[in-house]
Amino acid sequence: MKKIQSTCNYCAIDCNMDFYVEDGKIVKVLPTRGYPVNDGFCCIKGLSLDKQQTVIKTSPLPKIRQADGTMKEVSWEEGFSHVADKLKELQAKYGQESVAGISTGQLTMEEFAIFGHVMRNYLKTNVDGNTRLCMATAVVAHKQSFGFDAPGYTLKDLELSDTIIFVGANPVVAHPILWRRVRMNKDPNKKIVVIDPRRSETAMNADYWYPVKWKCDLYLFYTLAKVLLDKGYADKEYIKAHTEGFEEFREFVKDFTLDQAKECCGLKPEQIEELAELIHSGKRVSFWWTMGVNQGYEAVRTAQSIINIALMTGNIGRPGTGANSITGQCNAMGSRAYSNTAVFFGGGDFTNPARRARISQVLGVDESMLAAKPTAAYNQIIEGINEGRIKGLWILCTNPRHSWTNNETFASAVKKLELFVVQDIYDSIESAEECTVFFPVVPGIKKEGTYINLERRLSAMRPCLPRGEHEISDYEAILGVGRALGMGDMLKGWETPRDCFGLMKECSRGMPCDITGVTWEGLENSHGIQWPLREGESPKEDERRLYEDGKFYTPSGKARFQFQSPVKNPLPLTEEFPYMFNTGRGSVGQWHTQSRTKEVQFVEDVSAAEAYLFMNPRTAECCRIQENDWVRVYSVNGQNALFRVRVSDRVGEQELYAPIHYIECNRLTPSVYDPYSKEPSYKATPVRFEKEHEKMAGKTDDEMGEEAGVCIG
Ligand SMILES: Nc1nc2c(c(=O)[nH]1)N[C@H]1C(S)=C(S)[C@@H](COP(=O)(O)OP(=O)(O)OC[C@H]3O[C@@H](n4cnc5c(=O)[nH]c(N)nc54)[C@H](O)[C@@H]3O)O[C@H]1N2
Ligand SMILES: Nc1nc2c(c(=O)[nH]1)N[C@H]1C(S)=C(S)[C@@H](COP(=O)(O)OP(=O)(O)OC[C@H]3O[C@@H](n4cnc5c(=O)[nH]c(N)nc54)[C@H](O)[C@@H]3O)O[C@H]1N2
Ligand code: SF4
Ligand SMILES: [Mo]
Repeated sequence: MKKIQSTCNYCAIDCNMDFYVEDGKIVKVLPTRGYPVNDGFCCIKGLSLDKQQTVIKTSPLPKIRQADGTMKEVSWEEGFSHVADKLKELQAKYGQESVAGISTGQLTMEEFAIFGHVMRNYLKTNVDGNTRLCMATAVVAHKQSFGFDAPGYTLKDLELSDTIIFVGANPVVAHPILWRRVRMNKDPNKKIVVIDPRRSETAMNADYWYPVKWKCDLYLFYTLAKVLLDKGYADKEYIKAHTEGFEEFREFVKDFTLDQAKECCGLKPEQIEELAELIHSGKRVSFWWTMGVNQGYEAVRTAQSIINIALMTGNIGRPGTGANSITGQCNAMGSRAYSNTAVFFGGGDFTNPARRARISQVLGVDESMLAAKPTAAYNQIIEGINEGRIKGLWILCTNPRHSWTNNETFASAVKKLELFVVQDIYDSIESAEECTVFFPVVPGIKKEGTYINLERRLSAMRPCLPRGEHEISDYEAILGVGRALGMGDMLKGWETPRDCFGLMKECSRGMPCDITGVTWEGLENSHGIQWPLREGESPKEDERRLYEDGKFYTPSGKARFQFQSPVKNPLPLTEEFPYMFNTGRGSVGQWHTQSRTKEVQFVEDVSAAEAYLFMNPRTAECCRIQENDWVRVYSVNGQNALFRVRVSDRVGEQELYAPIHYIECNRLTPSVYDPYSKEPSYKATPVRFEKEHEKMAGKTDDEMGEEAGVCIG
């Protein structure tokens, strides 16, 4: 029996797993012992990675849609030239930016790097990632506050912190191994604090829970800053030595008084004072935020309002501290620095002359061959298709028909496309329904590459199983199209993922995310390596944090206080839409749009088959609704959808909470974005609902006609 260590390619923890292989089959999967991230533990998704051994159920060959609507299987060579010819034809007919791509945070670093090279450098067009739905806010917040998109923490900080504050994060469900690190914290007096409108699974396990009003964290943190200042709890030395913009910030927060707190953020003055005392009495206070913060109409400023609190109390760069953004997908961190979408390979702006010179030298191409500007954002791509400007789309490793906000806008968009390539390990995903070309590729257990986790740790994915005939990887599919496009010498040095890794290393030289000291072989069977690791360096410790020297990546070396007056909520509750529709992860076993996890029988066995939402018992009672009843939810976006009700006091009376794993969820979310990050505001949609009688459930509006339910929302 052979043992192969590889990386779990679900969430951003990037647990390492040992795959035991015999006769071309995985017979056992165990979490790697001694690996610093997960040391012998993992969640059920990692344990079930072997269930993806036979995912390409139909055929490993590509398919092209025919005039009569059927899909015809073709050879890979034919598939490559069809896509390449069509991309060129569309560009010639409608202009360079009439084709676009949507990439992902779930492929290997090398795979989205080569996609960025083909689409952004060679075809000079737009490629955004599903990371826009997820981490874009943290990226912009880091860049503006710290000077580079560099989350500074290491997971060990959870064990070393005496006051752990989660904001809009539910790690008990979404990052179970991160939560395990909290439980490994041996401090008997440690305090766990959760700020979340909903009593999440993490809130249920916390010492303090502050039910902030939806999307009002910004008020809370500005008010908290004022309280900390009034009480003299600021760390003047730290502020003076390592930050800039503090005086303006002090002036700015003067207006955020406690007497407005209840109305502005839903918390009583005593609660905010208590939180201030908790922060002040902690010696090592850490702040951890995820999608409750990143997904909002003023999300960047909200993330920075957390960073400001860490900076003003000197809780950064020391063990157990930090303003720490928790990443979602297994390689979101890699895609942020190496996808050539928002910044160059290895970071840096597309207009920076020094970066242009460096990248062109490493890639061996003229500077004019490099992308000249950051990509148009995801929403602009979808709008571009709906408005008829974009005619060709190539998506990989993402399922936007399901996950995109206001997802009917995606459904209407793709009907207008002349070329729609879907590259996935399943041809059954919702997004593939309207595709004109389907590229089936092998899953993670059959390929190689590099992943970067939430604490900047690189780890190796290595093939556990051999490939069958005609089975190819994402890397090979993209390379195939690149060659068919006639890229020629522009693909020299990109022949294999390992070659690509070498290029990315060189692109990173001298940058904050420098990985020139990491080698392809060195990552194998290793403890993973956090960036930065410069050539010639060897990591002194397995777990390293940034900012220990108080130096940031801004020109002055100081972190910046970033702040702005809160803007008016574009979608407040109204008489017509009096309930807030909150969305997020539903269970540890379910992954996003469920294409992968519904394959796992023991997850399927305990998961709800139909879309459901949580409703407060009082709301249910007054609307005469019982557990398992159907409700039809109507959204401000004009759409409606059916959900089963679960009655639970973990949501407030004005709140409904729906897990994202059902396509109905994003039928209702709005087209509202943060102005700086363009990340969708997924978690606060005003809705109303009606009870739906059992016999009508599942029927369309037309079929229901006169029988419509009683309006009670
Ligand atoms: N099992 C499982 N694990 C996953 C995933 C999965 O699909 N399944 N997905 C992965 C990915 S890509 C990501 S990004 C992460 C997401 O990880 P998390 O962000 O931790 O998960 P969510 O459930 O999206 O949202 C967290 C919380 O934000 C709260 N929230 C909503 N609005 C607000 C608000 O205005 N303020 C505050 N303070 N809180 C608010 C919600 O009530 C929810 O409890 O999970 C990762 N892990
Ligand atoms: N309402 C609401 N909506 C949300 C969110 C929310 O909190 N609320 N969260 C958002 C967030 S944070 C995220 S990250 C997105 C996630 O949204 P998506 O990225 O669209 O969701 P996934 O289901 O992870 O899609 C991944 C796809 O990749 C395929 N795949 C797996 N492995 C491979 C591979 O090796 N190669 C290829 N080519 N394909 C592969 C899978 O089969 C699947 O179809 O959802 C967003 N949507
Ligand atoms: S915690 Fe994340 S990385 Fe670890 S096994 Fe679960 S899904 Fe995989
Ligand atoms: Mo995410």
